[in-house]
Amino acid sequence: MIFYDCSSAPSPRLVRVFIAEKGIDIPTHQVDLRHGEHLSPEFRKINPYCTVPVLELDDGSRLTSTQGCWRYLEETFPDPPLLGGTPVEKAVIADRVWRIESDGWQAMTEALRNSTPGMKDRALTGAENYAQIPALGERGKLRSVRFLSHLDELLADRAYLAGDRFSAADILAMVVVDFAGWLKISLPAEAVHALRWYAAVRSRPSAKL
Ligand SMILES: N[C@@H](CCC(=O)N[C@@H](CS)C(=O)NCC(=O)O)C(=O)O
Repeated sequence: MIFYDCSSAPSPRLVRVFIAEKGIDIPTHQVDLRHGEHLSPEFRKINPYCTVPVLELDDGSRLTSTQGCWRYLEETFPDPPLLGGTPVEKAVIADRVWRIESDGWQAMTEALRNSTPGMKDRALTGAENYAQIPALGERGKLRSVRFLSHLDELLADRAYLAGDRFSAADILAMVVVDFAGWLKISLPAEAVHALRWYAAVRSRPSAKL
């Protein structure tokens, strides 16, 4: 296998942390997003969607989304389970991942990509260019702030996002909270449940990656 990563970007970090939590070692190739390596003809052959993460399997096929990479790794290296052990756990984790992605991740991406001068015409990832819409940047920031407060509600009566066991939902939410720092927003002081959870997930060795 080969893992196409970019050490400074949040999406491949989702897979990097997952790999570390599984205790496995996968040869890694760093893709230089800052200098546009993902838009080069060579990388387009690896991933026509021009994004990382990419996981190249031993048969030469490639997975080009975090969800695909997670699923393959979970099925191939089941312990410890990060996408759930029981039918209920699996469903609750999928449910949480959807919520965090749509209300947190997408809001932050929208905010950042529509407001950062260096991302002019790169308001969406992919092979095509799209112009920024400043109002989407503002709306994304508002939604991001609201999501961080909602995270506190999601953690009010449980240790981790999907219950009493660390899961991929916690990896996603941790990366989202760190991503919020790019927008200069953070968990509010009154979000005591989310702050308690954040301290716990940040203390794991995988969080340093
Ligand atoms: N959420 C998707 C999105 C992947 C994604 O957007 N990756 C970003 C890095 S965080 C990227 O490759 N960006 C390239 C660009 O900015 O053009 C996934 O994780 O698979």
